[in-house]
Amino acid sequence: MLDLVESKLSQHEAFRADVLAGLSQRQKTLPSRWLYDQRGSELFEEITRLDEYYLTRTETAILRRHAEEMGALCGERVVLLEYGAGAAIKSEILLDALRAPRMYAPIDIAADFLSQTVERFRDRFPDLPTRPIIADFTADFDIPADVPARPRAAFFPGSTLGNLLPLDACALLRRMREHVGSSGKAIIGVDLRKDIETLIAAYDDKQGVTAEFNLNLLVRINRELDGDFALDAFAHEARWNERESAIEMHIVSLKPQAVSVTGRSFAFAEGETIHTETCRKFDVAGFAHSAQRSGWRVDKLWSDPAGLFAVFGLSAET
Ligand code: AVJ
Repeated sequence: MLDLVESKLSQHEAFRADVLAGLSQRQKTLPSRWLYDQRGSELFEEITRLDEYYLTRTETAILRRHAEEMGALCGERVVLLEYGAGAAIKSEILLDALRAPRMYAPIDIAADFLSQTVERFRDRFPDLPTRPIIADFTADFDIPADVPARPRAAFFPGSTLGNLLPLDACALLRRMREHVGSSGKAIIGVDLRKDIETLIAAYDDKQGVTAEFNLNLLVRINRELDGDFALDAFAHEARWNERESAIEMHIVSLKPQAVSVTGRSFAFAEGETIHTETCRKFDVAGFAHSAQRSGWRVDKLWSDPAGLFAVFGLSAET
């Protein structure tokens, strides 16, 4: 686990390495985790309030309607580990339904954003120990020894699992399984496949908030890596990839141009893109299969009347 200073330094080095490597690929690609600097995290919170972005309100409604059952599945005196906590709005619903929860441990790479969440939780749940963990949950990391070992439940809402490659998604489900142990539980939210128009609109809203969220990555490169991206020479695009069953976010070059980053020059043809995020869309059978392959038993499935989103209740397979 990283302390604040360590995390900032290593993050900067990691960001620099990912950007230089990503812009050198035939299909230029940047890992989506770099979308979440302070401004990126704020823009994402704005996205969650957009009409087109149905995911957050649909999942929140499912959590509100079935919170008691989720609390019963998790059990008494549980330690709740939340992966990619961000603003942790949804965890309040689950924590309110848990029976005498023992601790809330939000895990996130955005250290600053995490400390704000912890502050808010200390007011909202004054009797609940809150233990932030600054870590990149897409890679192996250990839960600190001061977090009680049993019982534990993992909470992973928001369909963030969809940002990972299928093998990485299974690796993360397996990591969660290890973190919670043989008596552990998990509550995981995933967005379901649906008509392409609805999906594209959710990732390319009329107000342009998602466009700003995507292009903010260029702003970050200019600020932190001495880049000279001309923002008005690039545009946001959301695409449907049938083979991957995924929405992809791309940044499109509107003309032939060269961009300098940390003194290195990168050429862009007109129409060439930087692939910045993949958001996989699941079906129930596909998710259940991945969960079973990763040491989990699917105990519960909660969804909305229109079948837009699904929340799974999992138990560790012993
Ligand atoms: C936070 C990763 C779940 O994939 O829907 C929202 C991020 N990207 N709009 C998603 C996102 C563009 C979001 N996740």
